[in-house]
Amino acid sequence: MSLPTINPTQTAAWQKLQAHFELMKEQQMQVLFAADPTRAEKMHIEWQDFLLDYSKNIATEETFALLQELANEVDLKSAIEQYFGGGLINQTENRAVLHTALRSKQTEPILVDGQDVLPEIAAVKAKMKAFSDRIISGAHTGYTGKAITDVVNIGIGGSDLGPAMMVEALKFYKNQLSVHFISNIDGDHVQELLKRIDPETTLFVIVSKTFTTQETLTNAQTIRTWFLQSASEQDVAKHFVAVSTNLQKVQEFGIAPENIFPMWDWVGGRFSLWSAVGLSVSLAVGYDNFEQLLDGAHDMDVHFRTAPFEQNMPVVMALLSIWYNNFYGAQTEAIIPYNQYLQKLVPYLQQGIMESNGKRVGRDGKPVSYQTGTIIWGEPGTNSQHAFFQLIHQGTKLIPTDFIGFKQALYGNKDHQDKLMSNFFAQTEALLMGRPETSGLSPFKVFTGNKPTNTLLIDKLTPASVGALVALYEHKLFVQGIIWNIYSYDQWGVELGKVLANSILTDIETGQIAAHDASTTFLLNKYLG
Ligand code: G6Q
Repeated sequence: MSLPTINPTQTAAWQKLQAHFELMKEQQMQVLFAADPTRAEKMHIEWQDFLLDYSKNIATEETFALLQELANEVDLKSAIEQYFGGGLINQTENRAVLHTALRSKQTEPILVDGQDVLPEIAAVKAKMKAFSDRIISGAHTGYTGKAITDVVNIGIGGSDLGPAMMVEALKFYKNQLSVHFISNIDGDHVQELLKRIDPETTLFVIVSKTFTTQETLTNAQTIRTWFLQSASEQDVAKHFVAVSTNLQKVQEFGIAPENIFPMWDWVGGRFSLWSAVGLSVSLAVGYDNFEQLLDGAHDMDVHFRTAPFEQNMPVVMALLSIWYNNFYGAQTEAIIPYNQYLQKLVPYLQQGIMESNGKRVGRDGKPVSYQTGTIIWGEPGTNSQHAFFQLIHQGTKLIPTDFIGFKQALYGNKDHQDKLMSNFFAQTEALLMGRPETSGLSPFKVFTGNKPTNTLLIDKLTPASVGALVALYEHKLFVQGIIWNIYSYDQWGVELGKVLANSILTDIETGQIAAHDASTTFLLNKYLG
């Protein structure tokens, strides 16, 4: 089975939405709220410890009914089943998309090429747990017999952003290990790190699905050479482990088979946090917390797979995003977590969302005639209020914004928490209501309001709630990709980048500049001096 190729703009629902938009485009949310005081009662979803209030959107019950009709017409339900069931929905790479299997609790097999993937997943998890326990307890020692104090994750893109975001997000739950991330091929990045660590007490986790990525292999090689300045070849096994699908290349690098944590090509890099790519997370917070993270994501999977569309958080958020992107012409969406631990959430989600849905060709192989992937940006509140919120409040662009907040502070400082959350609520209220023109009020102080927001209010930042939050956005982007009729799970643009630099590197290394455009030739000549 493959995904249907339905041009969304050719559906009856899209035509109806177009007509409905003509009625809605001048609609003010303030009027909708005034007309129906029960609006928030109706337009929210409560699920476990999550509350999604989506009432502050320029949408009526009819809008939602039509958007759901669109979801039905593109057969979202069966696409969801293919996604969870191991269908080859990453058709352009001939792969299944099974990050959900990594956190699945089902006992019936999930088949890829006729093979059940669940036993292999369980085996790798057991290996992660045993290894994490040994490092954290100090049972595994470095080459001079000292316990490990520092962990360095060497990876980039999907092999960096997820673990780096999650180690930061779960800092409150962290143990004594210091966990560092090295990604950029910029040699100054690695040198700064090497100044701060001791080879005797540092564990290096090389994470590369392909084990061919220039940045990761170069950084790993530089670090290995540095390590060997004080240690010997046989000490490498105590300090270097790898996470990869490419077992041969890892061994060629000199890593023993027992130090390899396998992953599989049915896990996309940007969704690989839940696999052994999350080893640094498991080391930082302990395997039990890592397991809770998986459990939280799994619970969101179950919600997404089973809840009716009108009660389904990822579906509702995806449909609203389509409404603004494709009918209002909104180009960007902001995500503002009111939580400092989530400072890396947006860069992480940027990759997931923009790499997945930045596509211009439909599943029928033809260029699309409508907008696809949204631009995602944001920073934690309240900092962002003092920076770019001006544009959201009074700029000329429509920027639908997700506000993410927690009811409890982890250290329980009520004064700070109440001030933080009063800002959180005040912003969405102001974006909705604005400040109307009144006689004597300077026009520069008028706020139109009518700026759409979603509010996600979660009880507490825990491994499980962060797991569910990330899974929510994973499923949101899936729904959008299905409706936009694109293949969300390949990334040929990123692959191109990996190849392009190699030919220029040859030019630089040999000093022989091959044929390029005039600007590039000019710049290369300047660089080579
Ligand atoms: C993710 C992308 C990309 C990838 C990196 C690292 O979906 O494909 O960000 O994760 O390029 O790739 P490796 O893990 O193969 O080194």
